[in-house]
Amino acid sequence: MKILRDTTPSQDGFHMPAEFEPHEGCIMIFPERADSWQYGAYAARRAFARVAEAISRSEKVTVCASAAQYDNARVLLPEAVRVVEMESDDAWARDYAPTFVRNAAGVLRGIDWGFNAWGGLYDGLYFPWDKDDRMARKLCDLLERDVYDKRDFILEGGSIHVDGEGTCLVTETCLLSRGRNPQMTREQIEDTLKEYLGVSTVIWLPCGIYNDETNGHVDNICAFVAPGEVVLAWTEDEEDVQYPMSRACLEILERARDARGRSITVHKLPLPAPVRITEEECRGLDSCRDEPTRTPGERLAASYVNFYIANGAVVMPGFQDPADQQAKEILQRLFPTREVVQIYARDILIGGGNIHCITQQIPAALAEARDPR
Ligand code: KQY
Repeated sequence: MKILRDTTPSQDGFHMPAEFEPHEGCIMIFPERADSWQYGAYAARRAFARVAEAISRSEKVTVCASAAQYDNARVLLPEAVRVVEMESDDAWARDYAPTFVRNAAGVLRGIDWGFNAWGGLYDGLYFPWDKDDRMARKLCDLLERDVYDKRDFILEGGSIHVDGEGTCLVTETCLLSRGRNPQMTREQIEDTLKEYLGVSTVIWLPCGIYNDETNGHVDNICAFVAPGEVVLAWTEDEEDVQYPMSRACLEILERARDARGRSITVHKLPLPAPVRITEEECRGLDSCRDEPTRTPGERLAASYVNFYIANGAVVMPGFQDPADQQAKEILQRLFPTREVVQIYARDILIGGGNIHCITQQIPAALAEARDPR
């Protein structure tokens, strides 16, 4: 594996493909951390296993597990899933597995962004995070892909969504947050995204989902379902604190043009009724640096937008909410060639994210493509 420091993906003719394009596989990480996942992550591991199983029906899934959890992961996960021993601090593959870029010949390379646990010592969620930060590079080595070193720029995979045709969606609350790249202007951040993701248009949504502890990752509020088409997390309840947030995003999307000059079609995806963590669930969480990680009654950032698009399926969360079925039907209509699989995801949500946050796609490379470097 070569570490590329002298050129950028854009200069080399690489760009990030959309998630709805064909995949070689998917990366996940087995959960273990007792201040993220209630009761020692027992239920979270089973929920992750159900997600891995659903994805593995149509693409190769690789799950990274600690030495302590390797045997358990191997037993719990289907045979078709590859389990590798790799250390991490937590289980958010979307945020610190590599972002992959591809060129016209089908060669695949990774990007190793800097990771600081969603805000470092300013407003990050745990310390240390160095094992997470090393994963992108280790995974590129494992997958035999050269990797761009961009560790001087803090970015999580959940904070970007691309259409594969030159457009990237982000949120201002996250990308401009003080805990990430405070020395950079908005223009410099946008230029970095263009250079590394191979995009020419960045659409800045103002915010994400209420109480999302990532400073509002875009992948919880808005996602491309096709070029020129997005789903947006939506509520009709004007009293809900989420209403003005989703409305502000809608207004930007309605005025936006993508890289090809198209207007954006917005499909509203209903939100579930507010999901709150219970006292019993909080009792099952360890504290983090002397502080409880959650407070009973706290609203969790539940959203159906946090789905994963696999080759043959869309794997989406369910919350045992009356809106589960409606959200599933909307996604099934938008993805007619894939089976929409809904997985009860409360045990993932308690950790602070959902199915998109715990998965990272590896785009399909051309089998015969060789990296010329
Ligand atoms: O991408 C995410 N949504 C990660 C959230 C991290 C929460 C840590 N408890």
